[in-house]
Amino acid sequence: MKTLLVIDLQNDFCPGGALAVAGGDEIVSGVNAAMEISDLVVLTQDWHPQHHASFASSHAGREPFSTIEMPYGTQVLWPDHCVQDSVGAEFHPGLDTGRAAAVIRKGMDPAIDSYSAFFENDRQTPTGLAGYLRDQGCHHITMAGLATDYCVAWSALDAAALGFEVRIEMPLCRAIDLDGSLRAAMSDLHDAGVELAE
Ligand code: VGL
Ligand code: ZN
Repeated sequence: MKTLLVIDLQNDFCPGGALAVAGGDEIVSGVNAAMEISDLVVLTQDWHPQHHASFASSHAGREPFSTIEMPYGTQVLWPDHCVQDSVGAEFHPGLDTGRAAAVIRKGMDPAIDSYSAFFENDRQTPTGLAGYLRDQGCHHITMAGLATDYCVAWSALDAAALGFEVRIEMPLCRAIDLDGSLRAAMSDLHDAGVELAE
């Protein structure tokens, strides 16, 4: 059974969006093609309330892309992005969302960010995706989407730790690459046994 997990292919992560990832829109047609040859497709959608704790604008005097200590660890402060019901939070208009059996929304707790599709950034509050995938008979997950070094990497590391076999389709991902984050993520993914397909 081929499962494809598409991470955060939303307007705000594409050129012109609030937290644009370079070339984010270039992967849309390839992701559509990958969905066609998958048995189960799940999409994630970053879905923050206004004034989310991960937004720099929620912290007086703080700039986007700086970091802050949260009760659950170090958090990058982002520009406001993927606010619930905004155009920026919508999937890229070219994405063939009709192929998806489920959409997992994440980052909805005002106080905790959620890069991973499986756990919030406290690394212990589950989204329910692991149980859903197991109930569907899924053991192997192929991942694509945005951004390689944040939501894709964190999702892949959690999936591997949960016992899934994980492959990332690198040509169907694009990275933010903040302060060496891509290199660090690639090293962690390699160490976790995640297959990085070129
Ligand atoms: C993401 C930063 C903040 C991502 C989401 O999808 O990689 N990055 N929220
Ligand atoms: Zn976010």
